[in-house]
Amino acid sequence: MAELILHHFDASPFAEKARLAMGLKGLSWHSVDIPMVMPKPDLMPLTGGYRKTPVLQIGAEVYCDTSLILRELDRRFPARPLFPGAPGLSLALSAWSDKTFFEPGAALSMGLNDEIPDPILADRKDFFEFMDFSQLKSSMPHMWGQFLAQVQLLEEELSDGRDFMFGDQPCGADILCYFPLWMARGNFPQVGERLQDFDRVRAWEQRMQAIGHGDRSEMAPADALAVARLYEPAPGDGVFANEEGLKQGDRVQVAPTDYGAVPVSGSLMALNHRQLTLRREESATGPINTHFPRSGYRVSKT
Ligand SMILES: N[C@@H](CCC(=O)N[C@@H](CS)C(=O)NCC(=O)O)C(=O)O
Repeated sequence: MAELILHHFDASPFAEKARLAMGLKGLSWHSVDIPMVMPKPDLMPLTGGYRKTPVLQIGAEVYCDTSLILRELDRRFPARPLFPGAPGLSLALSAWSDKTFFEPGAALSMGLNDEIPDPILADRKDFFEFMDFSQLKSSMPHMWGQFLAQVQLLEEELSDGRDFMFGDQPCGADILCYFPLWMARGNFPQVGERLQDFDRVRAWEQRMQAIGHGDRSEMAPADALAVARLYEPAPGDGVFANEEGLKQGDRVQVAPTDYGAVPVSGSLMALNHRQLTLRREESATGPINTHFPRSGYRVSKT
């Protein structure tokens, strides 16, 4: 199998999910550092326009969105499952952690940090469509309330003394619950004081941190593009019957339905209830498959 290549930047909380997932599984992976804002010239050939962080590349297969990245890691490396047993509802947990928990955390990260460089602030004002920047400072008390209400849920989940969310071993659910706290710790020091009352959460955070990121080595962006050229993209699982009436080979476009909704165009190779795959061709990569989760992405004929 081709090596794992994560395109990300160190401060990205969503990328921390992927890094921890690889840590939990004890995987070796290459790290390609990408810019925090557009343009991202070495990433675009791989994604076709999807700009969010992180993206996982395996040969000529490119996986967008952490909900798909975590699933794909489990599919390829089943030995230490992120979602053991019956994974359905633990996967659904990301709908809560990516929105109800992450969004107030992101607002606090922007509102309590006066040192964010202007280009990043300007970019995020457009990108985070869920955030009202005109009311950002005055919304801080509300955002604290929302953020800490989620921390309270975690404290209650750990109240019987277990070490991790679903028992004595960490799993994907822990990663989903942890990444907004990881972001908070890195972005606004005030969180330390606010978490004083959450003893179990603070102890669990330390156990999460100890998981680490597996075996990481740096890779130049040009080398990742060269890897994509070396491999043939997989034929895909085919297009299942779907409400949109789409067929294999249709020219389609795909975009997230939340924020950063830049459409990606390509030929539809696979579509099922879990994911969809576009085949594209770029001079920098040759033929390539770009994969998206089905949930949270709109697909339509171009
Ligand atoms: N649903 C996406 C969300 C990813 C996301 O919003 N990532 C942030 C960084 S943590 C981002 O893309 N920021 C803008 C950028 O990197 O260009 C996922 O789960 O991967």
